[in-house]
Amino acid sequence: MGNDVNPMPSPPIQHLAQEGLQKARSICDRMQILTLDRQIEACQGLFVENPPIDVAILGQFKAGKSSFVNSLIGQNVLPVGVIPVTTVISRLQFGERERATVSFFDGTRKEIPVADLDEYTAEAKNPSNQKSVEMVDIELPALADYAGLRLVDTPGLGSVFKAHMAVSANWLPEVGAAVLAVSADRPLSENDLQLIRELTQYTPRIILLLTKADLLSPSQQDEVVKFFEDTVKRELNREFPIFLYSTKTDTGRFRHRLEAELFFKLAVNRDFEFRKILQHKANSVIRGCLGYLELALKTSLQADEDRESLRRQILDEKVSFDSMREELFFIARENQKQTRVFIMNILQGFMKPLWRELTERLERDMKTWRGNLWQLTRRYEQWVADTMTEEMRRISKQEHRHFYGTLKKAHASLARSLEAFRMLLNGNVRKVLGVSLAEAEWDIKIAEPEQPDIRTFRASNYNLDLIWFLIPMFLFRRAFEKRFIEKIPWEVETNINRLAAQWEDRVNAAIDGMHRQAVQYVQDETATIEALLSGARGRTEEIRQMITDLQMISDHLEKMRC
Ligand SMILES: Nc1nc2c(ncn2[C@@H]2O[C@H](COP(=O)(O)OP(=O)(O)OP(=O)(O)O)[C@@H](O)[C@H]2O)c(=O)[nH]1
Ligand SMILES: [Mg+2]
Repeated sequence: MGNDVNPMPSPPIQHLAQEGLQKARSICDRMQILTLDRQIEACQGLFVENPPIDVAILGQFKAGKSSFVNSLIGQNVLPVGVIPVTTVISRLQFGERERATVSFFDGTRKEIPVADLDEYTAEAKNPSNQKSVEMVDIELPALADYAGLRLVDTPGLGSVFKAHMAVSANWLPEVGAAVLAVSADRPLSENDLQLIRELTQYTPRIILLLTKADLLSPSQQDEVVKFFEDTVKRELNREFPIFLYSTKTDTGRFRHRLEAELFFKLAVNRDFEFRKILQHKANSVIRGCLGYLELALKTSLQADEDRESLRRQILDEKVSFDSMREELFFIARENQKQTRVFIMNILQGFMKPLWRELTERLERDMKTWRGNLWQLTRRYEQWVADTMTEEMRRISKQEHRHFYGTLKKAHASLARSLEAFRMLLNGNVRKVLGVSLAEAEWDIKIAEPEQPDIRTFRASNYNLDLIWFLIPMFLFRRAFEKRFIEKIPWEVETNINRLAAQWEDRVNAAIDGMHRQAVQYVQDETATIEALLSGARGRTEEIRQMITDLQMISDHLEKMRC
């Protein structure tokens, strides 16, 4: 746990950052500085988001995880029992009014009465999570003391119910702080040690919670804590804070220690981290703004003819929007042209093995098909449609990340090109005006393309419908079977090509998206510089005042301790 704990409830850093941002925003509006818009918006978003820290309660089944959470909040909200109970993850946090929301894997949500939670989270009422619940979110007024934290009850690991384990294991990367619950009357198991090893990858804050302390006498409790300390040190070469807990006796004392040494520190630490991020981001916006203002100040002092010559020197032929637009377009197009070939190179490798496998499968399956030619043909078409859909889906799912080659290349080239533009521009500004512009955060976001809709439709290639009743199947069946089999390579090739085309569209659309972002950056930047160069005339005093105000906030913000 960090030591930089500051128990001040509401430090003024938020106010100062907010004030600095507001000032920067109004200056940007007045001076037509477009470039900082996105950065300001992202920063404003921080005031709204305020994400909670997830404190996950993990451990073997029946360790007493759900009972522990109930006891902390002083309310029996979560189902508990002597057999494995918890089947899905529940997240509990403070809310003005009591409510529970179930999120399902299909993306739908439903609000339910808190009293009905067991219908969704308990193995008995929702065996093996047949109801496809992804997560349950519970808000309780009783959690006011834990505001900023979210307690996460998880299904037991090592339970006979493999599904429970998968749920909790998949969720590990989300953990903010982990409380590993272990029954005090049992030795530490290899599973627990393994879990701790895994957890150390995801969070520096791991706490061992020895539950059911009431099953031991006070002297036994001390012994067990010592035993756990030694084992963990020996096996993992590390120390973790260890807490005892019981929901039956001495609960108040145990809870008090946990609150003081764990939850309170976490909540405060969370605020500390958050304030550091805010301080950094707000200051970088302000510094960016100051750079542009310096530029405006310099030009404000120039005569009109000089200003025009400054403009020509700064926005020269290398640093012009038009030439950059061309360059960025060229990068996007060159990469897009290669997308199809790149994807096909990967998919080519699937062609032959798939012919072979499907030919064998068809030969096997066809033996069971009965009926006249019309029926046989329909059956074949359906078989192709089903099998191809399944195979293309599998390949698409398994391989799609490998299709992003040109996307990544385009991203790198666009980013490099933007950087070069920035450097030339900053160089010109420095040479001509002696002003340094601040570093810009020009990151182009890559949107991951979505999986295409891979449904293969029945293709009717046989125009034999009208004469099927003339063909005696006992004579010709083998011949038709042969034709069906011969068509497999063609079917495979067609479908692989179709898959490549679908992914090509998606990857290229993502490249278009990045291209648009890059053009926007350059457009905003050149428009900003143009506006500052032409619009700053005679505003020397006004600009000086803005610089003084902003500089003061920036100095203040920088010196402030989080
Ligand atoms: N003696 C004693 N029993 C406890 C204590 N806490 C929990 N138990 C009992 O331990 C059993 C398991 O409790 P749960 O809270 O359901 O355990 P869990 O870890 O959530 O179990 P799963 O959700 O199935 O993984 C129940 O029978 C509880 O009554 C405690 O502090 N003392
Ligand atoms: Mg439980």
